[in-house]
Amino acid sequence: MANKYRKDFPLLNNTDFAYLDNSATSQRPASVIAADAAFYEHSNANPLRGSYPLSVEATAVYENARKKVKAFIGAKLSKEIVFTRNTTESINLVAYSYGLSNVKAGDEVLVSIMEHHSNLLPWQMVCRATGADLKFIECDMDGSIDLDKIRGQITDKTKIVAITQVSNVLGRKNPIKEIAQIAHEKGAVIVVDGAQSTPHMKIDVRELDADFFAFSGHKLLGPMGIGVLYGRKELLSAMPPFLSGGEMIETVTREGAKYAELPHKFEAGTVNAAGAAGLDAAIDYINYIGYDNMEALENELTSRAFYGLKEIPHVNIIGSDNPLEHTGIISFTIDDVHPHDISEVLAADKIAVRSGHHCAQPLLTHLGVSSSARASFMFYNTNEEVDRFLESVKTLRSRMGFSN
Ligand code: C6P
Repeated sequence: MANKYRKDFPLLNNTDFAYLDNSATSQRPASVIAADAAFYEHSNANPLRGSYPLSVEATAVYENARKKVKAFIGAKLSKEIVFTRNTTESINLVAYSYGLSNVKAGDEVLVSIMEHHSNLLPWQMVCRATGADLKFIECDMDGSIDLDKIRGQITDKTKIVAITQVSNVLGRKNPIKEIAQIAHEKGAVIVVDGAQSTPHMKIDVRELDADFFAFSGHKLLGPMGIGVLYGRKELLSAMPPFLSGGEMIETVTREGAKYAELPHKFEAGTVNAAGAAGLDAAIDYINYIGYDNMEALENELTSRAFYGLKEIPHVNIIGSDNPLEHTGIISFTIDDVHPHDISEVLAADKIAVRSGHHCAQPLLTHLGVSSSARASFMFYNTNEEVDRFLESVKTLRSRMGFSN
């Protein structure tokens, strides 16, 4: 069944590697690569600047992509969609622009312990700069978080709750809607890191009641170098620019500038229109498959890998004991084997997985491991690839010189 889609991905047909590092970046279908190239072949001019037809066309490609993203995540207005380079830049935009203007000494910023460094370091910066306190939502060993505890942690002092919808290590989905409700009751805003959720599940930012929602195109079958920040219009309107210069102004004098309307106020400099065109095509491709279909395929692959790993002695899976709570992500360790050796041996068998701290060091410390290996699956992977992965893991310890 997965092979029906696999043929759409040129790289997968050009490699004999089993690509199981999809959480780092996905592969792209030919339609995305073509859309990126088509921009340069047919529509290339600097968007939003010229009044000649080619520039108008480039602008249309760019702004149509914004409309596509708006509908894709259920935003109300296109002006609530800001194009960035990636999730990291989107979150930094919120931290520098909203955070530094709205947080003061004595306030609190609440993050979860499972945050990727991209949703942690910007908040450390805000707290250092303002004198606010950074607090942590803890998780259990299975990755679950306790809403009752969170209710006690979000107080009148809390100004920002920054949390990932899906952890890139645990794969577990957090109850964003419920946390947003608690945050809003106390007058805090919620910043959601959607880097690992958007590739796997339907997002509706209004249903979630997210104030800010960040994601990257490259994890979502789209190009590298294009990301999205969704922000509620009232919040974005009141925020100062993050970067300044060309393209984000209305008028400039010797002394100052009047900034452009949303969303252009936050898109300084020449934009990534080809990337936006690619993201537009990626969304079309996802809509063509449908998240239900994708989820069913990914659940099958994840369950096969999960239960296969469970049967191999000395393998320890991190997080929930239910493969359906892993969103295609399985992080694991093998007794006495360094995770870098795991990925090296698997690479020798032409299987690509990631090892290390996955840019989530505080989480790994909390879980009592310094690093792990991680296999991550997408709908275009196959049972055969999962079986190759399991075979390789099965023989790994003996190939490292262990007798059992
Ligand atoms: N995680 C991984 O292998 P960027 O690099 O800006 O596109 O995405 C950053 C990011 C933010 N949040 C989460 C939850 C993420 O997983 C990532 C990227 C990759 O897990 C690269 S470290």
